[in-house]
Amino acid sequence: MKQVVLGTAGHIDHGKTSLIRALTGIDTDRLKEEKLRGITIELGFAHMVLPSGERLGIVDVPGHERFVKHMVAGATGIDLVALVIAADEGVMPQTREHMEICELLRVKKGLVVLTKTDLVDDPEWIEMVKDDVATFLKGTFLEGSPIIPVSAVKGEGLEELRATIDRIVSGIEARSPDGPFRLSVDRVFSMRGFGTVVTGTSLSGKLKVGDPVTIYPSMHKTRVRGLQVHNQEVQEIYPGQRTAINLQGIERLLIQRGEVIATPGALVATHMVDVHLHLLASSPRPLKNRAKIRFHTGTAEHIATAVLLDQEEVPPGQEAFAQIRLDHPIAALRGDRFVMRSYSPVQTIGGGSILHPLPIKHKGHHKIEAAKGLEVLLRGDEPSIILWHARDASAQGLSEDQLRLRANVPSKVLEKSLQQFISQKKVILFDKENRRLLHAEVLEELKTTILGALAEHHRKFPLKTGMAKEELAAQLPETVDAKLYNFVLRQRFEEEQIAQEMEWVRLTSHKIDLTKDEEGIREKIEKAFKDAGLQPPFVKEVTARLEGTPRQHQDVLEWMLSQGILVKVKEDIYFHSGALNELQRKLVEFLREHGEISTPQFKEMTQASRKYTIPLLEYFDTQRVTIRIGDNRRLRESRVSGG
Ligand SMILES: Nc1nc2c(ncn2[C@@H]2O[C@H](COP(=O)(O)OP(=O)(O)OP(=O)(O)O)[C@@H](O)[C@H]2O)c(=O)[nH]1
Ligand SMILES: [Mg+2]
Repeated sequence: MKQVVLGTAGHIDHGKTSLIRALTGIDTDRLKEEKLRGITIELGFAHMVLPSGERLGIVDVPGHERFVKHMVAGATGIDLVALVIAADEGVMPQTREHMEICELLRVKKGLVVLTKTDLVDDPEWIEMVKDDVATFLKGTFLEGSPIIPVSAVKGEGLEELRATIDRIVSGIEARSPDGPFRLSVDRVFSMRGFGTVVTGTSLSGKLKVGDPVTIYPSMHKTRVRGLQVHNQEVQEIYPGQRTAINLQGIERLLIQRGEVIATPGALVATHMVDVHLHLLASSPRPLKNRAKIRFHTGTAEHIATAVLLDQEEVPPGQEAFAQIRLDHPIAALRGDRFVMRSYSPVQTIGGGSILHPLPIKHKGHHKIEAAKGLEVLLRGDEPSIILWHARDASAQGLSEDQLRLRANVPSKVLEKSLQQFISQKKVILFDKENRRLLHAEVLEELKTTILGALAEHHRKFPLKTGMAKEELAAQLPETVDAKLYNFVLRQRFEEEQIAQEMEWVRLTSHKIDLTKDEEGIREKIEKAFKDAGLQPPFVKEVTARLEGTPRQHQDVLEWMLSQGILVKVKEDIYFHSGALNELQRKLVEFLREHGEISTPQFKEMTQASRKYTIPLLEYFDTQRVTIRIGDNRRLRESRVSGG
């Protein structure tokens, strides 16, 4: 069954509520104050069955200038508008403003109802007003739409009106029930025995009794206890229905108009959105950069700042890219429409579409660049939008779910496009488990950064094996997480561009060749330590006598350590590996024979001074050759059993 919602629009007192009452028998003005003042303040709801049998949901809006914000909320999600114009008054200020709002919200269909015809005796007058209205509609989405004269008081014209609405409704396509459920709350109340009930027009997806839902942006979680459409209990609702949802165990005060009831995970709360906006030609002044505005989307209204990205001000009638920074979070998706009203005096000045629900803050000269990027989101097809978001996520990458939230394209399109991009290697799936993605260009950039950092390091320290893995990671943008870093490294290993030895990462092309001078230094250092055996000199004593710079000495020393020629036993104490290996052999042999060794016995074995024996004992402990028991050392058990 098709689900269609009609909204009224029009100037105060032009007969909207009376018309709906005449059509449906339902008085949508429920509040005491509304009855008292004879005006509509809040949204009103009614429904009717059309001659074809199709059910029509109806939202009646207030015409009063002060309640235009309620009208904006009411016009959200309607399929067609009945623009009500009193025959005795013709087009008035809120006739224009409501029309502009419907245009900004991209209401596609509708008609004009010329009411109060009983107050005009002259048929020529009616024809004149019709002409006026037709002229007013020129260039709008209602150009050429039917204009039906009606008297709610006398009941004249209602049949023709019903038939006309029926005809328009038959041309409206049913909304697809694909995608997550979303409903922008326009009313919250609590009902004795039921608890909290919210109403709204469901924008997309399906919802069943018992389903879990999240309330955005407050993030309260609850469940559907009951559903009603046009006052009738139902088990399931479809997009485009006027719906009342009874929510389980949640205080009425925890939910506000403007919040969105949705499938958990379908939305995010955001304080900023990037938009494409249009300033109405009727706007009294240009929109200046950083102007304070009232931002309406769905049924929400919040104060916001409009940061213009590619101009200092937008003249009336012109368009621009902007970042809207909100005082309160909202939950919106790409493609959602919005209306802007000036802060003071309050007046509708424009609107447009949301392009990016989770942008970064655009600052300084990056704003121009950001505006260029938004072109793709405004005009690009769905696959280009998907690819754009992968690129926009840069080195942070993003999960498929995050991509879905940003791009808001149908699931089928998302899956198909991603599959294609992955097989074309335009997008890289670097984390299969969590379905996390990276744009190929970003991977290239990371690769270049890593190879560049290694090359630079090798140039600076030609005798060092490579760079510590952590040190290399520090060269990357801070947003790169461990999983991505390891993915990039692994790829480079597989392509044999880099190699890893212990914790050192190096370019495979990096070879440590000592220069002739360095080779001379190496020989002399090695000889000094080899000759000294277990009574090694300080490095400084050796190098003081050598040619070359201190830097060269240091490089050669580090190279010898990396090659295992010298071994650092303690700060400033180095041994030749030959001497150390020989000592270890003796020590192990001794322990096998005697079980344990005391410090004096060890000193005896080394024939070295105490300055060396203690560090040596500790060294063998840290090498897990020995274990200290009291004042003595034994072999570590694993060594004994392992032979
Ligand atoms: N004579 C005559 N009076 C009408 C007709 N329709 C409405 N009225 C009167 O016009 C006044 C305003 O009608 P409403 O239906 O409340 O107007 P509205 O457009 O809903 O007003 P707001 O919701 O406040 O914007 C009431 O006094 C109605 O009785 C009509 O067809 N003929
Ligand atoms: Mg009314």
